[in-house]
Amino acid sequence: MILGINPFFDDYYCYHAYKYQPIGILSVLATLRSAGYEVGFLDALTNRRQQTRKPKELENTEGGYYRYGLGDKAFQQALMKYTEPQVILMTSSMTFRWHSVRDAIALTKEVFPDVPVVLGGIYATLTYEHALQHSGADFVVQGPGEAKALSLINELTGNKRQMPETLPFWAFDLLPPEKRNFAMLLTSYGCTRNCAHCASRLLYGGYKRRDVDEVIEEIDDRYHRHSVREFHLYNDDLLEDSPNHFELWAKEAIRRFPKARFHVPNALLIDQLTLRNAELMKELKVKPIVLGVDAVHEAELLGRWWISYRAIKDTVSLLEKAGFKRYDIKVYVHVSHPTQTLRSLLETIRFLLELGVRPALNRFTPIPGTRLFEHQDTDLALLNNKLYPGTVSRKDFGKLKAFIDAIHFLQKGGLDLISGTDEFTETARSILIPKRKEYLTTTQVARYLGVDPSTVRRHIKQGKLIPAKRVGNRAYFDKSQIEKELPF
Ligand code: B12
Ligand code: SF4
Repeated sequence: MILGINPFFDDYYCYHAYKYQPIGILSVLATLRSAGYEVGFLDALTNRRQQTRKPKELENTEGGYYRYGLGDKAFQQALMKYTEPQVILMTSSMTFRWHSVRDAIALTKEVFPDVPVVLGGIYATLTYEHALQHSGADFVVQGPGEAKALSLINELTGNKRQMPETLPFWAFDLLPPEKRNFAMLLTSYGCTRNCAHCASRLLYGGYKRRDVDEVIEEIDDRYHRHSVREFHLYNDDLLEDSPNHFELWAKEAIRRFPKARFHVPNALLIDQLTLRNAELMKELKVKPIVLGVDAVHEAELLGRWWISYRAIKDTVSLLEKAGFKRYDIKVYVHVSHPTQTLRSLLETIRFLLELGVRPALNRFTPIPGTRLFEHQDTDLALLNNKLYPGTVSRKDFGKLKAFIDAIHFLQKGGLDLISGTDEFTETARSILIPKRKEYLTTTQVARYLGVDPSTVRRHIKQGKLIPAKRVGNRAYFDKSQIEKELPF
């Protein structure tokens, strides 16, 4: 028997970690099963969360640290329920959680010391050399693992099993029952774009899409055989050439699976939305609609040429035409890119709030192998997005998020804090949203105060009036400061 394991992980915090369906290893196991191997699956990422000790590299960092999933003892007890497997396959996800993979392998080897452990997944792919040296696995597999795992297992067991002619769907039935209330679905792999901070190209080498009939067949299997009604589309590039892919399978899905709802948690590319595909998403009951933008001024530096204020505005209007409410549009903004300025970040957030959509802040994660990565000598665990310094500190990040959520909540309730003008909104707005700084020149200050410019200049000389900033020999004053402390 071949045993697949989705390991537990340790982290500062992670919302809904236990809900994630590890479809990579379940695709490998489905392939092995189709090839004739008996397979088993242990999902150690349960809904248990308990405080745990930090690895020594993280000892001096702030914040509680938690085990998500089975504790060490429970993990070994769960392993002991299986008769000794021929080979163990372990998956991995975030590179910054590599310690947990190492720990899970060590615990596995205590229970089954003679069984070879093969490691694959995102950590193994992005940091292959690191995994070879530090994970403790006997074999490390890089990239898509279906064919590679089969040939390695054939070698280790002395069998000559063949790859199935077509890849089977990932093995939904091997998930524990509590994780079967939705199904992850990928209708394509990889992305046509190549952003400086992203690992998509390193994982898939480019963009490949699945056959439309195969996509429909997979939905049909989940919908009818497993009564799934909720589908989570984790594509990196869902809408590429949409008339010839997304629109074809979407029309068919709307017709054949009327009770199904679809989610797009992995953000859509704003330049790929059209009235036609947006209307189909409405019919697929997509809610919220999720867009990826980033702080607009930095977008070009990251190679995200399609992002501009104009493009965001047009996309939001288009979505509204297709029947989406603005407050149901969620827009991802990465916070703390190395190239980001606080000004650009806040301007983007303000712009999104003015549009009436919901900015969803996401802490940036430096990913090994990407063009933006510059931390070759740092332990991977220190590159956790919760630790990464930058534009906004961890504390301020929480405050900013809460502030945005509060405004969005009020907007959803019908209170237009950004552009609203009645007395109540005006007052609420002046309390909740500090006005943008306005600067006045010496002449403007004089006009504003009804005095001669020479009076203003005299007061500057006497130190009674201090400019907020100087550009060359021009002085600029903060309007709110002038209002508060009238010097005349
Ligand atoms: C689903 C997903 C999530 C889910 C769950 C992720 C998880 N693993 O726990 C959620 C939404 C929670 C998530 C969150 C985040 N994610 Co994410 N996520 C993804 C996504 C879109 C898909 C992963 C997936 O399921 N792929 C599909 C399967 C089929 O592929 P696979 O798992 O790689 O499996 C194949 C091979 O690896 C191999 N394989 C897998 N296991 C095994 C085992 C063996 C033995 C073998 C032989 C082979 C093998 O074969 C499989 C089939 O071919 C990827 C991007 C991507 N396109 O892959 C990003 C990605 C993994 N996420 C990433 C990031 C950055 C994040 C965030 C940190 C976002 C942020 N704020 O910056 C957060 C973290 C949140 C948190 N609180 O910790 C990065 C990786 C970062 C890193 N350093 O490792 C990725 C690569 C995104 C990117 N484009 O750069 N994410
Ligand atoms: S568009 Fe998204 S998935 Fe594609 S390369 Fe850029 S960040 Fe990655």
